[in-house]
Amino acid sequence: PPHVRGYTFANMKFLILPMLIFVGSALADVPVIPLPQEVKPQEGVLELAGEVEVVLPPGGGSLVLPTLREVGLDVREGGDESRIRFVGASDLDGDRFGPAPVGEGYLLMVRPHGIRVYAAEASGHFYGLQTLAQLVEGAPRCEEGVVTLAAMDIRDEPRFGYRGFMLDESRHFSGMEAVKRLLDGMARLKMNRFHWHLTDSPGWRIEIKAFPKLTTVGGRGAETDVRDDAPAQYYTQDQIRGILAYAAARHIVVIPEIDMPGHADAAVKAYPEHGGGGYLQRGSTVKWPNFTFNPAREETLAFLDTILAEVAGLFPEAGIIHFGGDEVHFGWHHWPELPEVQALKEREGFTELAEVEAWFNRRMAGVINDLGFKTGGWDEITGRDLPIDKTVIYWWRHDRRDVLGRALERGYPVVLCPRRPAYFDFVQHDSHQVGRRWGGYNPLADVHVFPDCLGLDWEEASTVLGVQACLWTEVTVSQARRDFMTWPRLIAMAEAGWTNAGRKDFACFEERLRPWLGWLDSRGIGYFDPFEGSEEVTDEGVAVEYLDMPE
Ligand code: TNX
Repeated sequence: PPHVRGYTFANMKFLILPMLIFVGSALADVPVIPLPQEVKPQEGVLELAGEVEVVLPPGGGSLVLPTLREVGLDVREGGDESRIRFVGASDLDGDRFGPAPVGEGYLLMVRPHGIRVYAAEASGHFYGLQTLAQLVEGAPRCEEGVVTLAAMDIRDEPRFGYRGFMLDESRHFSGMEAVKRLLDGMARLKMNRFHWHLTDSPGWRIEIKAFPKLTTVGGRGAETDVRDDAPAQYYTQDQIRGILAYAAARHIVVIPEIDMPGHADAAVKAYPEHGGGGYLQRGSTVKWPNFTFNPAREETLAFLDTILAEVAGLFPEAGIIHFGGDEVHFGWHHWPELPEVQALKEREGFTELAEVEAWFNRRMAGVINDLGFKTGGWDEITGRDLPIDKTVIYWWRHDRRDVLGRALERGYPVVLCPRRPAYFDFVQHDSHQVGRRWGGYNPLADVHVFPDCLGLDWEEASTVLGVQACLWTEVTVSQARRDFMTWPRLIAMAEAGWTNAGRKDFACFEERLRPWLGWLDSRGIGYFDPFEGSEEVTDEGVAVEYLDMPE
């Protein structure tokens, strides 16, 4: 067909120079992030021009045509003669092309006559599509409307099964549009877990039908807006279902977090009877007077059970319900005075508050497990005798390697998200004034070399599920600043989660990052420019914006 020309001697001369440049400099590192595990150059080039027909993957692949259109191809669904074909892995001729891809893996073959993407699962086809989209976007267009791709085989699969990002919605609320844009970026980067931190002291952001005041009262205000009459910001259950569908289409699992027994002020503001007292900051001032739930009161436990049951119904595919469990001892000072805690200690023979906390953890983890989910928890829960096969530990205290060691020794599945370098509320450049530091900060290069900077013995660390970046939002009031803190570091985290250690090279990453900044520009997503430098987005004097308000 005239719109697709193969590799002929006549048109070769126009291609030889760009091809040499492409093959010489870029084939080992195709313009794709995360860098694929294996790229093998083949003979010739493929030109795509005009209308291109596509065979969709077995499951349908609803985003195949839209994604290819987005990168400038004029595509439509076609028959067996189509130039681009998504094919089941079982159709691969193994004698000629080697083992079939499995799981999230794919084999992308670009040949002078067309493209095939083999995968065993829908997620594999989806990731092959993301790679193809980036190849097309980065391809030389020597002639108007003609996309020229060097022939190659890309055989790819992720290093880790868990490639996550956590967003704190409590301190400052992001809203539907920002979350969808984030999911778009994660999908393009082959990230597959969105950990949604929906509750914390400043605001409760998830509608619970049984307890409407959690959102109408507990959802008021933000970290930087503590007015009693501030508007409430939260996601309705319909909105949450919308986000879940959007994420599922992009092969992203959304993991909800309901933090307990600490970080509970917003819930206690709505239902004071469930409070267990406050948070003493620097020994004296009470910053969060209702930091905890009462860990031993029957009615409070039943209240939390009801919340968890609703969350389980709303997030049927989450696999994990995260129940926080962090920083409780910062705010448990009133527990000894609670009659229910006294009774529990007596009944169980506990002498320490830590035993009360552990009892609470086990009690709530049991409920989550009975609902059919694993319990996710911050690394404080490591010593609490929660079941190894039903618990996932999120290691965040970078200064507590001992805790990581203990979790791995016991055989817990672990998600690696240490403050350094995985917390994106830390600054990313030495010149930045606003944001956290802790014996240093989190520059792009540190994120990229993660988790190998930890020097883990991967045989001992075989239960590590993967990596996660976390954006805590105490000091990110505006979306512009949240973007600035997130990007481009999330791009480096995606490569950390996907690409094998031996394949990663920061200079090569930087080359591939340049076009990505254009992708962010095209979506109106802000970022810190690591090449040119860019002015720090500080939010100085910026007030909380109330967008997207539920009725
Ligand atoms: C610690 S990470 C917290 C968060 C804060 C964060 C700020 C964790 C489990 N708890 O509540 O937002 O530090 O960096």
